[in-house]
Amino acid sequence: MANILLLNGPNLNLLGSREPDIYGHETLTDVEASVRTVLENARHSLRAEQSNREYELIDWVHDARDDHAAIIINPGAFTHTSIALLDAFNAYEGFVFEVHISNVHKRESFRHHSYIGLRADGIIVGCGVQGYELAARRVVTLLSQTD
Ligand code: CA2
Repeated sequence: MANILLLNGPNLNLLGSREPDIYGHETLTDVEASVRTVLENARHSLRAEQSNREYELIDWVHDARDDHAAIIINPGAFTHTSIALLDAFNAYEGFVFEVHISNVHKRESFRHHSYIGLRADGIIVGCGVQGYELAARRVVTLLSQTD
């Protein structure tokens, strides 16, 4: 059994309430529940957090160094700006999966580059909120191979 951390960055607390054409109708609570189901069915546990503040996300990555085997993160717009968040991930040794609900490569060019992508073990883009569940399934597979 392992502990997994799910992080969501700025504005993702608004999921389901605005811009459904881009981000869909499901809420962050729905997303967290679907990830929890995948992980708990595999006897893992989930901690889920969302923040609009860069330092809080960094602190949670630091905390995870001791006792979390994987982090699944949608860093929101910090994806494209935050070297500080990349540095935090570079000091973390577990699995890292980056999720983007929209296909960032079909959008503005400033969304095409990801700092976290330099560290991530995998990136899921443009699969809607299902991308979180796909990332969780990949984490379960990897953890089963490292038992
Ligand atoms: O596609 C994604 O998941 C993004 O990480 C979402 C970020 C965006 O800055 C990235 O380029 C791609 C924005 C999150 C905003 O979330 C909202 C959700 C519902 C309503 C309004 C904003």
